[in-house]
Amino acid sequence: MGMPSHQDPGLLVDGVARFVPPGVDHATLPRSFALLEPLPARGPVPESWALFPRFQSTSDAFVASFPIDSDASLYGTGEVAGPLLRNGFVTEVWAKQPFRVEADGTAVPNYDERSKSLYQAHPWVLAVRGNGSAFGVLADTTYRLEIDLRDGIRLSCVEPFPVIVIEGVSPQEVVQRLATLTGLMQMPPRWALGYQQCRFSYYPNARVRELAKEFRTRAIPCDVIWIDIHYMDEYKVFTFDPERFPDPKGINDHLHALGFKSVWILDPAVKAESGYAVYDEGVAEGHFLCDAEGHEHHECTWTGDAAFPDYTRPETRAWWTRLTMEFLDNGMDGVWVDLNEPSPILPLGAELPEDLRHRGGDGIAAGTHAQYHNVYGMLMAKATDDAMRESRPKRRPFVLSRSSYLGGQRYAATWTGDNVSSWQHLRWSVPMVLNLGLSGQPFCGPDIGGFAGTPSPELFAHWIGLGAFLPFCRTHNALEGDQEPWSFGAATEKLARSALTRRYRLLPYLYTAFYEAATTGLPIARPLFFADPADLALRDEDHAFLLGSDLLVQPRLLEDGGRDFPMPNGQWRSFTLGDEDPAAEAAHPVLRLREGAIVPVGAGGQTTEEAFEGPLTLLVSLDTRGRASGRLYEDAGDGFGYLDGDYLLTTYEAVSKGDVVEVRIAREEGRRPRSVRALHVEFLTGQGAVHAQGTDGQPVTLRRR
Ligand code: NBV
Repeated sequence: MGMPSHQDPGLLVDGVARFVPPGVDHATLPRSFALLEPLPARGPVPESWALFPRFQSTSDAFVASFPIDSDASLYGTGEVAGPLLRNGFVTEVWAKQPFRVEADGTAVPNYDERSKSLYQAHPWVLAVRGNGSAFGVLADTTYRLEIDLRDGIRLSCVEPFPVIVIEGVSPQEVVQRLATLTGLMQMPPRWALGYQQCRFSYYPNARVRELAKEFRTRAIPCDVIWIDIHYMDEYKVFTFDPERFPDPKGINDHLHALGFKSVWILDPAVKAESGYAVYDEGVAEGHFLCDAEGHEHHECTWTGDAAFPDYTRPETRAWWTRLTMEFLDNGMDGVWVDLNEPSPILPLGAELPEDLRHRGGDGIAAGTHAQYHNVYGMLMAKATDDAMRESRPKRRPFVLSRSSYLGGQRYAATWTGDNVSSWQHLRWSVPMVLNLGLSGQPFCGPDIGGFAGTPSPELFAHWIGLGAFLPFCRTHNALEGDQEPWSFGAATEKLARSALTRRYRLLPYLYTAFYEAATTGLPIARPLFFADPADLALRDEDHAFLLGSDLLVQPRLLEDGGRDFPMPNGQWRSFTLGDEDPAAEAAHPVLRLREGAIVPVGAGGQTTEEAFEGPLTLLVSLDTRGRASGRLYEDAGDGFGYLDGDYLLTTYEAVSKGDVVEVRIAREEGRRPRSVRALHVEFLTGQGAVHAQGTDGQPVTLRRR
């Protein structure tokens, strides 16, 4: 994690300036956890700089505020339920397990648009002005922060904090600048883009085998099977239940033989039980959080009385990394870190006392839990990511983390936590993913079908239809009813298969969008207003969204059918991916291609591995000048060879002369040889498609109708 960041005010890089409250000695401000590396100011802000925070302090808070024009739209604030547009909302930046108290007094996991805090902490607001230019405000603090967007932008915190302001000609530029400051998502292994099946929990061993077999027998595309907490012995982290999972390596080998990967869960709480090696070691080496008197702190958790690792300590992170590496020796392909807000769980909503002491080290100062609560999850994810890198230096890590902080995309993907099987939660899947993307985290998605409760067949069909176009695509549910694609009868199974077939066909395009996110910081799923930031009619659209820059997804997220969507300028031609089943039409999103775009698609398959083999199809939609272009990124799908040039980035272009269109390669980058494969060109005309065949690497010509 390196040295502390300097918090000196002034211009950091072009378009980015830091401001410190008057009267506060910036040398005393804590290090930045959001910034990738220390960023000393280059000098004062230029005279042309127009946007300054107004700092105030009251008896109990430090406040920074920015007035906004009435046509400015606000977004970001990380993981929030409710609409995409955040004007009028108050968010509390404090990682938290949300819950609702039922009429009978029992607490159940749940959230809605009134939940001020969810599992993650992103002290960040993106503002898009009426003219389409944009700015962003980053409150560079890990302390609890209130973001009040009811009248302009008002940030308040009990501790003084610096504010980083990012200016940009467009929201895209601001989001990319945010990524320059806070880091990029690493390119995940390609299998992580596949469909994933999870349950709390699939157990024992035999059930996992059955599940895997079922997917292959029914020919439903799937890449990953997830193993939730019932594999543990009494929910003790880094143990295996001797009856349910006597041979974890054996089950992983079995899954691998069928073409699956596996991801297993880890929790931070360590059962306080002497004789349990992880606990004994933790005590002996001083890894657990203590109170002000130095007594080890315990909470009542899922596993009983438990202690919590102090991930601010480099020694504790190294310990966690070593334990995770030993765990990974059993052949898991990825790790899921949960409850790392941290949430003791019992009772639901319980939190660690804010006066617990974190000891820090290596550039992190000792401090209270009030200071480090919001980065607890990110630090755990970092230690886990380190384990994956160290144990498999030739493979890309995959970590999914429930809690995170601004910049956490460097270490882990995320999901939107314990949602509910309802139409409302289905709808929130879109704005939640979009606002996370606008807050720097591109790799995310909801529990398809909803975690709590059981969806109706219609709801599940709609959810998987939508989920197929979100970056992280995993069905997950709690202990209630079954939620496999075939659990809702033959008709829904068919719809689920066709939804996933669409995703697997689209993988070449989706992987290219992941590459763009990993190299520029642009989100994978993007709000519709990215197509034209100055068009005010697009600002609050949060059913329809863009996937990458060229594809418009119009999901049907209402119980009683679809609705009209605002459309960005230009022609957005609809297309199909071989899914013309009328039943699918009612449940699945309409897909549209931007005019002037070329989108690469494959032949699909049961696994992502298969989906990248075989012929390539280019979907082409010409603009009014008869031209189009689009990119395809390819690499080995895993490993780091791509960083040394083992990749192929092809820009295809279509050029028209008279009524003949030629589709050819305009540019190539990287040293990876082109696969020998057939090329199929499908040219969308608005009145059906025109097709042509050729060989990839050679121009293909076709005659316009
Ligand atoms: O590990 C069990 C669950 C998990 O399935 C879910 O996705 C997490 O959000 N986990 C919460 C712990 C629940 C404890 C009640």
